[in-house]
Amino acid sequence: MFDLHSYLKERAQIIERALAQSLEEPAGAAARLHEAMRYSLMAGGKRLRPVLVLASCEAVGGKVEAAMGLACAVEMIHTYSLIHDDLPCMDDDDMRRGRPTNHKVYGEAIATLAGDALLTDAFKVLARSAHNSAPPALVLETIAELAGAAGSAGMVAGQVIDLLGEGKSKTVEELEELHGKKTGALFLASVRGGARLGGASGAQIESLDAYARALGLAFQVVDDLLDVQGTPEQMGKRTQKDVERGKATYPAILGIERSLDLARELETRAHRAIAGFGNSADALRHIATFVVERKL
Ligand code: GRG
Repeated sequence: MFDLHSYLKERAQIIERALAQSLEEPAGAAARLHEAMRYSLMAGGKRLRPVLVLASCEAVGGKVEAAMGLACAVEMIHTYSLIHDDLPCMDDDDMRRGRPTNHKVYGEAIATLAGDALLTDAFKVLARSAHNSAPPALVLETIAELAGAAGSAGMVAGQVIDLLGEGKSKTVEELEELHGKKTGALFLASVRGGARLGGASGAQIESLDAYARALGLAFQVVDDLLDVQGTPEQMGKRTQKDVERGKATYPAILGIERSLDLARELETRAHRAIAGFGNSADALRHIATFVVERKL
């Protein structure tokens, strides 16, 4: 019987060891920068994106070593996005991952630079993995895809659409486009990249692509629900933010019950997309259920 709790715990430990190794030691003239990067990167979190990288690699029969560089890179990029999102010029938040936000501890300038450095170093870590564990051509394709997911057509575009849309209503289709860029793109790059580095065929990547799109959207629907229903203690961050900032959300547009139905429908869609995979995709199946049932 697959035990997701133990699986996630064991994976998080492997990922955190690799993340710690990929950071510079906090020494020398820029020690404070390295300390700030470490503060947010090693603050826990679910590690969902790097876990997806490794699980997708294994789902197609690959060895996790081939995808470890990508796993670290996506978590570094995710952490940079959280640090920048929390800045006073964006969401202006005080708590993240159960502790004061980066700028509350290190100041706005260092927090901004810690985010910049995590984003840049992510690509160094991924590029270097071509030397020891993954075929360079596959790493190159993965770098291009990850840059696209994080950049001006992906996560950054999503953040801009989100910020400029505050106080304005949205249709479900517009919301889907926003989240596809803001959070979905990084999920998609994690799953596709992990599979590619694991040696996936084109057909396998296509199935996993459909899985990741459904999963990314389900994650966001549940994130919106948790913002309404969760507590700051449970979430490690402020809740009720979306209503305060006049953001369009799934519960605001569809109501709680229909949002829950949508999340469950997306879970089913994710499961269906990988129905043709054997036991090697069990982790991905359980992760899809976890994303919908999670309380944090
Ligand atoms: C600043 C360029 C830039 C982008 C920011 C992703 C993002 C765009 C902002 C994060 C704000 C936010 C709360 C988005 C909603 C979904 C989300 C990414 C939640 C946090 O991800 P989790 O729940 O966090 O995986 P942990 O801490 O578990 O890693």
